[in-house]
Amino acid sequence: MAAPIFKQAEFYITVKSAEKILKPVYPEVAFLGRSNVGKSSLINAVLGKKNLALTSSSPGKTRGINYFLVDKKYFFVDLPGYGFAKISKSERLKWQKLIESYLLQSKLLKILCLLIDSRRDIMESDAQMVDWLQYQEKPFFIVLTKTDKLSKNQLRQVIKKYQDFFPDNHILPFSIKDKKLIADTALFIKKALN
Ligand SMILES: Nc1nc2c(ncn2[C@@H]2O[C@H](COP(=O)(O)OP(=O)(O)OP(=O)(O)O)[C@@H](O)[C@H]2O)c(=O)[nH]1
Ligand SMILES: [Mg+2]
Repeated sequence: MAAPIFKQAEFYITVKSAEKILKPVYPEVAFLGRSNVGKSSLINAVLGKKNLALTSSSPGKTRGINYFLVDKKYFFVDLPGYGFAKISKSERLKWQKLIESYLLQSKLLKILCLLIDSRRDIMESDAQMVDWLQYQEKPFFIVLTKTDKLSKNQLRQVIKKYQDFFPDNHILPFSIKDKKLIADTALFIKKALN
């Protein structure tokens, strides 16, 4: 078996207000996307840990920003999901502001991983996020999640659709059930962190 791409990972801290966002210490990769898209699951898969980041079948599981220290030299940053209807407007605004503060403050953010559910149409909230990231000149790539739910043919069409829609961004298919796709994503992240 090939050596794991990331060897060691531990939970570091949860941050719930902008003032507490960590000062830059280690190179960071952050995971961003609508609620329930699979951010926490992807983090676990890429790090080879089952329950490091908490996952749930109901949206809105990850509240606050969770930092994971990886190989004692990188931070993996699990951001709250956006586009989740079943929370109050004030709470939604709070998470939105927290995400925005994080993205504006994090000077060692090397790459952002924007997750989009491969089964869904391109959503307004994702298109807006892409616009904003481009405007802020944040480096990011797009991960299409849950591709195990699609046939090979559907997957080809979906990748093409997203490539046409976001021609400037690297697009990777992903499934927590596919070792090869997990390794591809881990490698892409590792390269960006170094
Ligand atoms: N079939 C399949 N299910 C997945 C995959 N990735 C995640 N899921 C499921 O999708 C649900 C949501 O996953 P999470 O990782 O908790 O999603 P999240 O983006 O962190 O959600 P929030 O924290 O609420 O923003 C869980 O039931 C996961 O098991 C995948 O690749 N394939
Ligand atoms: Mg989560």
